[in-house]
Amino acid sequence: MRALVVMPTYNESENLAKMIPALREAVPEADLLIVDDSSPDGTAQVVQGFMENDDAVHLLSRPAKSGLGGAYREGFRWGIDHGYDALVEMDADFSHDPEQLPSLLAAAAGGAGLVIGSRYVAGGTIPKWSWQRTMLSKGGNLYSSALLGLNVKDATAGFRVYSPEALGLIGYQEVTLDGYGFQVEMTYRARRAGVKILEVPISFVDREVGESKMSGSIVVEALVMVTRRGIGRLFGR
Ligand SMILES: Nc1nc2c(ncn2[C@@H]2O[C@H](COP(=O)(O)OP(=O)(O)OP(=O)(O)O)[C@@H](O)[C@H]2O)c(=O)[nH]1
Ligand SMILES: [Mg+2]
Repeated sequence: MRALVVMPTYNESENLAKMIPALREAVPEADLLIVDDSSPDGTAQVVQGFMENDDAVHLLSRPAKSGLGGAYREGFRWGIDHGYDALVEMDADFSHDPEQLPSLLAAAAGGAGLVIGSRYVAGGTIPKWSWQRTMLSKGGNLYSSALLGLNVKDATAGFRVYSPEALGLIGYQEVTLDGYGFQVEMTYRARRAGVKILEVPISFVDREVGESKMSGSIVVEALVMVTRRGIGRLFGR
């Protein structure tokens, strides 16, 4: 299986300096595509430094910060065009542990079209979250899963593996949401298209360096989408 890790970045130079070697060591057989939105902190230069001695590292530069969803759409497109047969979604901020990627890839190799690194299946953990934050995230997931019939415990998770066939069935290029909304919509479309979905437990940690790019509007966007789709689904549309 030829795997490509698609990693969107905005101002992650400090994290990437450690993430690229960590990934190359944990999963040497996987290639890496950083999709950077012209980060002012020199993220692209860090990637270019690694590219000088490592053919497995690639960079896709976009002219301006334009959201996580678009970064994944362009990254997936690049990976499919280059013949990869597993496309990984992963954050650069060490929330997703490179050492856990092999277990996700094993599930993909076993035939799942969508593998979700899940915080809410048995064995999944979030060591540092307060109970309030955990409840909010779990609640959002319960709401989405119930309304959309996802039957997935962690539909907002962003540590995933897709097969190119699954991405085709999903119609990923039509998913224009960002952040959580992107993840939930991709899951919904996968379920509706009959893609085999498997959740694998992960341990999720908060970023230690760099700034979060998530905003309230991204949460609202996701909630509105789920509610709209849920109502449409209930009334048979
Ligand atoms: N290319 C690109 N990458 C982005 C954009 N927004 C976020 N990212 C990257 O997407 C990944 C996840 O973003 P985070 O800000 O950590 O979002 P999060 O993990 O949902 O939220 P936190 O809990 O704050 O970490 C990181 O690698 C970011 O650098 C964007 O607009 N463009
Ligand atoms: Mg993060």
